[in-house]
Amino acid sequence: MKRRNFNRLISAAGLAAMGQHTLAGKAKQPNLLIIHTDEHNFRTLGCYRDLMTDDQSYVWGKGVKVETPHLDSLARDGAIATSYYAASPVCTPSRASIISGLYPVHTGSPVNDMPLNDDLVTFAEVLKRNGYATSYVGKWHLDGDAKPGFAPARKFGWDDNRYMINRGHWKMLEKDGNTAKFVGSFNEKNNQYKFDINDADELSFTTDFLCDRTLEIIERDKTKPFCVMVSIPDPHGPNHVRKPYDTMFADMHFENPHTMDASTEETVPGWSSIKGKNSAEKGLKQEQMQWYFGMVKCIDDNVGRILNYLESQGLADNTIVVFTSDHGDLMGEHKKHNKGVPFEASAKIPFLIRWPGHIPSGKVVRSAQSNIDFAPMALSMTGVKTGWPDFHGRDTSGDYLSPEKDVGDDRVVYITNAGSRWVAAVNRRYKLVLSPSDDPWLFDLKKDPDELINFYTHPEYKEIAEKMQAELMAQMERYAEPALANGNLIYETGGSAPQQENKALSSSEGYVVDSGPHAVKGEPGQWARAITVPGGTFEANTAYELAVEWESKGLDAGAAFFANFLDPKNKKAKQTETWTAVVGETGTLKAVLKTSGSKGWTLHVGVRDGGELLVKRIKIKKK
Ligand SMILES: [Ca+2]
Repeated sequence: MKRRNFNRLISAAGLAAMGQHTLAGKAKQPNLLIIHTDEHNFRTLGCYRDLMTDDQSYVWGKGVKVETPHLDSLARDGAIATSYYAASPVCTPSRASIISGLYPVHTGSPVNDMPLNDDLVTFAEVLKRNGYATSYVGKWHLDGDAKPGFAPARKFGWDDNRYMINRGHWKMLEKDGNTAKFVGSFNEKNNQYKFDINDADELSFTTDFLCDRTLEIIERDKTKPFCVMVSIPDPHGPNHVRKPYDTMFADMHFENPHTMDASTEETVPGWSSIKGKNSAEKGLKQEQMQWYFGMVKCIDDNVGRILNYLESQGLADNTIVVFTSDHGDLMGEHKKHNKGVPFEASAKIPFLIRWPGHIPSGKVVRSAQSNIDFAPMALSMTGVKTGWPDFHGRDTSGDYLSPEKDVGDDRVVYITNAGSRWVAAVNRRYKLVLSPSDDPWLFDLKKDPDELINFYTHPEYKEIAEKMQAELMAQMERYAEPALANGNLIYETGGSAPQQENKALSSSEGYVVDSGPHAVKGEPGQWARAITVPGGTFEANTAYELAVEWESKGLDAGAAFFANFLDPKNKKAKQTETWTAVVGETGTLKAVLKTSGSKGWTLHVGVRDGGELLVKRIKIKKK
């Protein structure tokens, strides 16, 4: 159905009136519509700016903003949560948490491209069993590394997943039989898409295309209780957007955020880094920032179309509308782009929810929450009471449904990078970050919203630091946080992480993953290991596919990086791959290992004869 057909529907007053009657007569269960974006900085929503000081609203300069009236209307007519966090601010794990109500390490998807466990029960599954029509449209990223992976076979309760796309940020889509396809070409060799953004229009541009499909589905299912989740791959990069959004902010000049200029290698916490692929050391690229705003504007206009459609069909009152994202985007803050760290612009996500007559309009929820709370909260609001799996998240529906306009307590939630690089406890004011790479960091978001000062050792913060730390420890224990089990977190100033063998993180679906990074510096004449995947990981007489993502920090003359498979019971049976690379070069070593009768095989990756290697991630799968 083309856009003009929806306009016709919207103008069909008779149809709309009929819809209202039908719904009013039945008092049926509320519909649930979730609009989900990817890598969305909360400062780009007007409703968030309205609640902050100008310093925090306009980090890229006075008046540098994108107006979002339709998103703002959700906050005006419903509620806005001001301390809502991604359980893990990276794509796959965050998505695993929002749909399951679990911490990512318990879903099969603790790091990008890992597939969900087969037996995972999502909120969609529960709703489906209770008679809801369930549909998912857009980016999923929970079906392994399939790319694009349209309409995956494993549906996880989403009855209609015709327009589900596993991953990839293609900017133009069209219908292809019963599913969708990319417009343009995909080169598997370099894993890149070829497209011309100038060809994209209001039907083919991905955000528009997915929202049109969403409207078709709502139109189809509007007489039943429905649950639709539309997951828009923007404003994640590549930062391209169709006309007229591509030039809408062309006259806007973006200044460096204060925290960009204030961050140096000496001042950034050990768990962050101003080097590497997310570095913003070279400053902001004006066009990239302008296009990001353009993508946000296009999203807002599409949200407006969806809200208008609900209104025209008499569905607005009985539909819970949620807007959120998988994580933020630093956009130059702390000299970084993208996400993955516990800083606000990375880990905090927008969360807006509207349900007329149930959630008071203009409500502000200040208690800390995380997207593991979403599934129990949503199910509770729909009134569905049976078939709930055990959730880690809390049913926070009371915070939204209570008559008070402003609610907030000191609840502490814990968030993690799900790869043991850092863990954090956060409430509406304080944030404590523990890691294996630095002293504890304690932020006071009220006094220092820029997150530049470590208050951990300030005497007046002793009590709050102890309280946050105790709560973090309790929650890590409760939810079996791997960093706690690894025993390598630094718990006090001047403390150190115990040296121990790096252990791989096991998962399901035949995968084992270590999400690193692990660095090693070797000397001439030495074989130095960055990581050892221990014995017991590999079964006997089995073939494994390995992908080792690495970055070279430089090699001595004649030296090499190596990966080898060793059977400790028979030292002769070893398989070694070596390679060389110049400083800054990155790559993925792909290899197949066939084990023999022994169960003791280990995998070692490192540097031979002098040099420095960073192992970013290892993925192992049975072939
Ligand atoms: Ca993402």
